[in-house]
Amino acid sequence: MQSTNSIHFANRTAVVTGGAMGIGAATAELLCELGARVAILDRSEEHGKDLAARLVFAGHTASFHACDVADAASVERAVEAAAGQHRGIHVLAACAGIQRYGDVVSTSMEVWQETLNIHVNGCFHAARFVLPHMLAAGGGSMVLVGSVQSLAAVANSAAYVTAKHALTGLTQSIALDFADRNVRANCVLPGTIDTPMVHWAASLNPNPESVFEACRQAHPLGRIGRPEEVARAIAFLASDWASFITGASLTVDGGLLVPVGGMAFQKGGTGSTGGS
Ligand code: BMA
Repeated sequence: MQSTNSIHFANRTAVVTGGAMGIGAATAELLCELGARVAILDRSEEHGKDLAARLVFAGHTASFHACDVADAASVERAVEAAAGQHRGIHVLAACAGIQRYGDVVSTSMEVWQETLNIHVNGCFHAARFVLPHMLAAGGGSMVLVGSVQSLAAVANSAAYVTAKHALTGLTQSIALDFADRNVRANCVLPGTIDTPMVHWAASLNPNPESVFEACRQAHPLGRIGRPEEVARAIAFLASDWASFITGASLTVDGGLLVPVGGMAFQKGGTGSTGGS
């Protein structure tokens, strides 16, 4: 056992779903740098293979496994291959996700299913097939990627908001059911992060830069986040440094969820003292 003076994953294998791009890719890279053997699971073969090759070239232990998290059989195959290749599984970072828009009327049945399949079923599948390996290893740690939209709603995002809310419940269920077997489960809740998913979302607007500007203004820190800033929170929660943290949700949102909306008039002090 190495010193606990630093976060490390020596002799541990991490499975990262959605590991080919965005928050998942940053997480795969960071976990490698911290000593983990990393299995990247993603449906994008091109990006996943590229990243795994880059990590191996840099001297790390990494592999790519093609996988659609919505498909249970595909997740089981990929997880078993990863466990076989890397001697067990100790960490899961469930990062696969898609963005979809619509209210409960305008969201098609297909989009509703697709969104829930990838986020909710995807995390369920990953947790389900990884858990036996964690139990065999005497314990493990999983981190699910939720969103600020796990706690609050953004307009016109019914399926996404519902799916992200479900992930805090799934996290708590896993945390409770497996605590006695040394498995921890936590959730990170990112705000707007500079990822291909958010660029795709912004591209739906005729003026994508205006979307980014609005996002920057909405975050009290005055900018959007970087994937590696979420990866660090994931690595912390997955590591022994978080040994007494389970069932928790950690916002990584530049303060996005902090302000109470609609109170801008108080900036000048109006209403901030007593009296009527
Ligand atoms: C994330 C994504 C982003 C969004 C952010 C803040 O989960 O949905 O597109 O900007 O939440 O609402």
